[in-house]
This record gives sequence, structure tokens and C-alpha cells, in this order.
Amino acid sequence: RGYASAAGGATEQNLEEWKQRAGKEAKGRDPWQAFSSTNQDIHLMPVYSGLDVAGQPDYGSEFPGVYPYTRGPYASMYTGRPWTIRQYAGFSTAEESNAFYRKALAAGQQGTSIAFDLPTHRGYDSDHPRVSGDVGMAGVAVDSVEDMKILFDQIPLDRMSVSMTMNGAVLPVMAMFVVAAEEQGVAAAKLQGTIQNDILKARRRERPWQGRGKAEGEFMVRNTYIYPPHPSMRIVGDIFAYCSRHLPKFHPISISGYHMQEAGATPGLELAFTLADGLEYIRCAEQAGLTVDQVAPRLSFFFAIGMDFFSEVAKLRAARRLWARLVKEKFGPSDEKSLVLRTHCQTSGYSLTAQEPYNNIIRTTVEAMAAVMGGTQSLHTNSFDEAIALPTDFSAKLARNTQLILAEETGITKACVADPLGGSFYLEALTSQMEAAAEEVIREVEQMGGMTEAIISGLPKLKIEECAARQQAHIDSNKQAPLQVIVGVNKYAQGDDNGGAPRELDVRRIDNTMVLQRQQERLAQSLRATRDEAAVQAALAALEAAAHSGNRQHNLMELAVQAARLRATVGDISAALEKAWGRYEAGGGMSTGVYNKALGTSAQMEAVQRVVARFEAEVGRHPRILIAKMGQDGHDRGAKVMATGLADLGFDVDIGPLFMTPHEVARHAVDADVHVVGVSSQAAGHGTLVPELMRELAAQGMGHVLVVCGGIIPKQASGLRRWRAWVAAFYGPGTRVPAAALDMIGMLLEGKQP
Ligand code: DCA
Repeated sequence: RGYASAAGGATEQNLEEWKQRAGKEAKGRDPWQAFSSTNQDIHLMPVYSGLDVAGQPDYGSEFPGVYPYTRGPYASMYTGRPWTIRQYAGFSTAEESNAFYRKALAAGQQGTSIAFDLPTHRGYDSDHPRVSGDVGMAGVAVDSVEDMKILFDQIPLDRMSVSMTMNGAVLPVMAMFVVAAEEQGVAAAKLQGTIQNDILKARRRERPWQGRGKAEGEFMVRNTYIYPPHPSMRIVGDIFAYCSRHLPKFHPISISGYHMQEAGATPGLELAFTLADGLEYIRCAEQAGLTVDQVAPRLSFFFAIGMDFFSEVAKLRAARRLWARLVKEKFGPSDEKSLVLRTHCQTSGYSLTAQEPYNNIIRTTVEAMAAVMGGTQSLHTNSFDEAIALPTDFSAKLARNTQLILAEETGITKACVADPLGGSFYLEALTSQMEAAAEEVIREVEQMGGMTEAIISGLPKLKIEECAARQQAHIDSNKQAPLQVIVGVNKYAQGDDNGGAPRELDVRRIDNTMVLQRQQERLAQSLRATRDEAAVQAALAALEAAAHSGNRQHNLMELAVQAARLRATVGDISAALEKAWGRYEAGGGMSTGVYNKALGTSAQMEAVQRVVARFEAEVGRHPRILIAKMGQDGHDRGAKVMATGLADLGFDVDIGPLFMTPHEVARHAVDADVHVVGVSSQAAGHGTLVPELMRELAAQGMGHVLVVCGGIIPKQASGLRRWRAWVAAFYGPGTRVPAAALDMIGMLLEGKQP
């Protein structure tokens, strides 16, 4: 504790007086011990005063919009202009998504944010044989410029800012956006918005077997990447260079921490890895021939906002301060705009529960408040039903209204001041502590040679998975550590008493066969049949040659735009690059021991050990499970947590690679001679893929294997009723790993056949 005038007159004597009074309230215990706690990252004292900020040189003298921007990127903040309400959405066809955006914009939304389906993310056209279960399921299917034009029909691209969450197939998608605008009569120079283009990021987490059906991508935990890390970074650099030349108002990247927190990172770890990614991208731009001042002012960030209210506010403040300082020290820019971190935030998908889903409205409101108090520029609020399915029109409207009410009814914007929480002793001290902790991690990453090298070494992924396994064990053990209470799940669960609310939500249903048919028809009849095939093939050959050559004079984005103009598809452009670089298979790897250690001993744990021992005695080996992800759904947080937990509980666990076909899963089950196949699905492809798996298992003589499923599998999906009868168990959101283990071994010992 230091002393300075910033202590505002507080002295050690004042503190002693507080301790005496608190000591009485603590009934004789040391109040410092009795009332202190830890958030996920930092040990917290029970009270803060001027003494705790007195050592901070800038305490009290910082202003919003002024270096180091702790209090906000703009001087007037929301008093001048509120944040942008930017809801992320997209489903099935371009026509339906376009109608949805237009309705949302008319109802108060201010920017669009496009969710693409998984085949598009992974660079496959809708008619590719690997992707039939995923077309149009977790986002909109876009195969060509024709789809892109429909997506933005009657949306004025010269005035409306558009965000596109795209990483793997970023070249064709960005190229098609530019061409669609061109054909709408809008010059590239007028385009405003953001493309995610963040191939380094980590992906989102699900509770075991759980998650939401949104498509994201990255390297840290294996997701919607397509090419190996180094060529992927070249794409990022080429997009930076292209945007700097042709789209000066566009943000060529959204450096994303969101998926790290969703995958299990604490807010502090999310902060550190995201800024480390940011530094790496500036270097990547430099390699593409740009100066820091040509790229840094247009970098944008994206953070998750979870339930740890004050940590989240402090995280955004610390992010701005640390970023400004790091960029200044490392790159010495001359444009002050290069130092300013501007961000989009999204409320946490992980914090949503399938049990008592209306509670999610309250969670999202609190998280949105944290984002706003932290000074976000743009915000997405989740819909309450997203732990179950994609949002309905009704739930999407409530999510949007959450922001409209905050912005227009509460006095947070108009009748308010810039950075209203600035100066809070606790918040300022927490901001500094988070900044220092993040800087420490960033130093470690920098010593490894930066984030690309760190990712190749597997460090960030393992750190995040360890955090996730530890948190899950705390939830499962019912220890109810701070921030691990989930009302309605591990505390105050009401069981069947729903207070009269409808038990089953009316969820969005997507008819995959209809989308598939429409996309296939458009590809075959109006695209491939009418385009100049020779010109298309020449454009694709030029792209492939440029990728092969590694010559940075040939900008890949430039070549992708030419190919897109000629009606080359997402699949064509991705395949051309794949010929040069191959498709990347990240190494697997699973953290072990973390779950067990955090879980500690419990009656349930001992019960699992007993049944595993009994199984071994009767069968002659440990129960063996293959955990499989099928289709293009890369959300493997639930699968990983389940795998880690089951391995720690005594199972032999095989975890298959991502993106398997049902045939490949059955083959793997035969080769590994497993007792159970656990299918984890977050992207709704299970309706097509699980029945196919059942047929494949039977065909390969493995009909006796127990098949269990987990993830986002709504009970209401009527088409599933038939195959649900064949599946031995469904482990929905909130399932505890030991409970699932007991259940599976129980079924195996009873000889229950699906
Ligand atoms: N006073 C004066 N001008 C202001 C103020 C203010 N208080 N606040 C904002 N503005 C201006 C900005 O300077 C900007 O104008 P410019 O582009 O000419 O510089 C304009 O208003 C828009 O504000 P901005 O803060 O850039 O907000 P957005 O356009 O919503 O951009 C950003 C936010 C994070 C930078 C962007 O990358 C984004 O929208 N990301 C979303 C990513 C996403 O949706 N991901 C989905 C998962």
C-alpha cells in the first residue's frame, strides 16, 4: 500500500478503524481473512480505499479519449454517441437471413452481423458430400456472389456497417462481399464494417455436451481453420494490405478474445492472449509491407462479457491502457489513432443454461451492463434460448430490447457522464492488477517468439483447457466456489416445478433438406451452367500459383476478388488454395489430472471408482469410449471437458478428430473396439448424422455399441423423435461428468442395448 495525495486523505489509521469494526462483524475472526475472496484471476481484499490507488501514478488524472485511454477511446463516450447495437444472426438461406436483418434494422438494431453456416466457414460449397448435415443449420449458407447479393438486398452498404464472422474461408467471403457491393453500385472505399479474420483465436466453450449453435473458428482449440498457421497468417496479411489500399473505412480484423473465455479462459487470460494476438497481427501487417500506422487504427477487438461484473469492466479498461502502452513501446507509431483499442463485446454464451432458460434474460442484462460500464463500442446480447437452439424471432427481439432499454430508458447514455465508474477505488485497483497480470503472460508469449509460435507449441490451448476442466470440476463438486454458482442448476434447482411457465420452449426449426435443395439448385442451374468456365479456371489457377509461390507481390485477396467476379464459388476458391497448402490437421492432446485434482474426493467420485473397478473385473479392461464430433461443427469444448473428466475417472478415452463422417466414426469405433460412442453436437447436424452413424455401426458389426449424445439437441425437434429412440442416453447441458460416467457404466453392466 502506498501513500500519495491520491489517497484522498485515507490513512492507515482509518484502515485500522475499519478493521476493528469489521472484526466485530466477523465475530472475532480476522476480518481480512474472513471477508476476502478471489475472483477467477485475482485475490480480492474485503475493502478498497484511497490507499490502494495512491501508488498509481495516473489515478485521478486520466480522462476519456486521452492516452492511455483507460476511460474510453472517445472523449465524450456515450454522451456523444451510444454504442452500436449489433446482433449476430444468420440462418438457412440468404433470402431468410436478409428478411431477418431488414426487420431487425427497422426495429432499432444499428449494424448487421452475419453468421455463416459451417460449410461456408470450412470452405465447402453446399453440394459437397461431406457437409450435407450442416448446410444452413448454424448460419446462412453462402456459396457465391449470387447468395451474397441476396443477403444484402435493399441493405445500403454505403451507409450500413456490416460485420462478418469469418476466419477459415475469409478470402472468398470477403471477396464476394466486395463484389456484391460493387454490383449494388457501392464502391469499395465506402464500405464500413469488420471481418473477423482472426485465425489465431480460441473457440467457445460449452458446458459438458453443451453449447450454442454458433459457428466460430480458430487454431487454439481446433475449429474452423482450413490451412496451416503460417499460410493462414499470410491470408490475414494480404487482407490487411488489400483493405488498406481499397477499403480504408473497413476493419480488416476483429481480434477475438470472446472464444477464449467461452472455451474456459478467465477474463484475465482472455485479455492477455487477445492482446498478444494483436501484437502478432501488427507484425503480420508489417510483413505484408504495411507500417503500423497503416494498420493499427483499423484494428478492432472483440471480448466476451461474463458474469464476473467488476472483472469484466476492469478487463475492458485494462485492455485499452495496456494496448496503448504496448503498441507505443513496441512499434512507436506516429498516428495517435494507432494506440486506441476499440471493441465489440458479446454477452457470454457459456453463462446461459438450458435449465430455467428465462434466467438467461437476467444474466444477459447484467453482462450487457458490464460491457457498457466498461465502455464497449458495439454490443451483441444473447437470446435466452441459445443454450437450446438458435434464437427465435421472439427471443431475438428480447435480446435487442435489452440493449434498447439500457440505451434509452436508463440514463446510461443521454443523462450520464463518460466513464461513470472511473475513480472507484476498487475498480481502479482491479484494472491495474489485471493489466499487470496480463502483461506477465504477454511477456511469456513474446519470449516464445509471439502468438503463432506459442500456438504451434500448444501453450495457450492447454492453459485454456486447464482452466475449463478446473471450472467444470468446481461446478460438478458442488463446492460452489465464487462465481461457480449457477442458479437453477447447481443451486436452487426447482426440478419439475416451473412456476407455471411453459416447460418446453418454442424453438427455431430449420428444414435442412429445403435449404440444401435450394443451394444445390442455385449452384447447378444458375451458377455453374452459366459462368465462363475457362475464365474461372484461369482465375483459380492464378490464385493457386500465387499461394504456391509465396511471392507477396501477388495479393491473394486481389486474385480472390477477380475469381469471385467470374462466379468462382467459396468451394472453388478454397480448393485452389488447398491444392497449394493442404488442409490443416491440428495435433490433439488433452489435459489430464486437472479435473480430478479440482474435483477432490466425493461420494459420487468414489462410486464411479467402484463401478469402474467392477467393470474391469467383469470385462477384463477399462470401459472405453470414443468421443466423436461429426460434420462441420467444430465446437469441441464440451467434448474435450467430457473426455478429460472421463479419462480422469478411469475410462479409456479416444477423442476423434473434428469433422468426421458417420462412416469414419464407425470405422474408428471398430478399430478401437470401444464400448461407447459419445456424439457431441452443437450445430444441429445431428438430425441427419446420428441416424447415419447408427446405420454405419450396424453395417460394420458394431450394432451392440452404446451410443450416447450430448450438446444442443432440443427435445422439441420433432424430426428427431425416431432416432432418439435408438440412442441410449442424452446428456444435456448441466450434466455432471461423474453422473454421466455412472450412467454409462451402469448401462454397460446391465447389458443394455440401444
Ligand atoms: N463522439 C464522436 N464520434 C464517435 C463517438 C463519440 N462519442 N463514438 C463513436 N464515434 C464515431 C467513430 O469515430 C466512428 O466513426 P469513423 O468510423 O468515421 O471513425 C463511428 O462513430 C462509429 O463508431 P465505432 O466506435 O467505430 O463503432 P462501430 O462502427 O460499431 O465499430 C468496432 C465498432 C468494434 C470498431 C467494429 O470493429 C465492429 O463493429 N465490430 C463488430 C464485430 C462483430 O460484430 N463481431 C461479431 C461476433
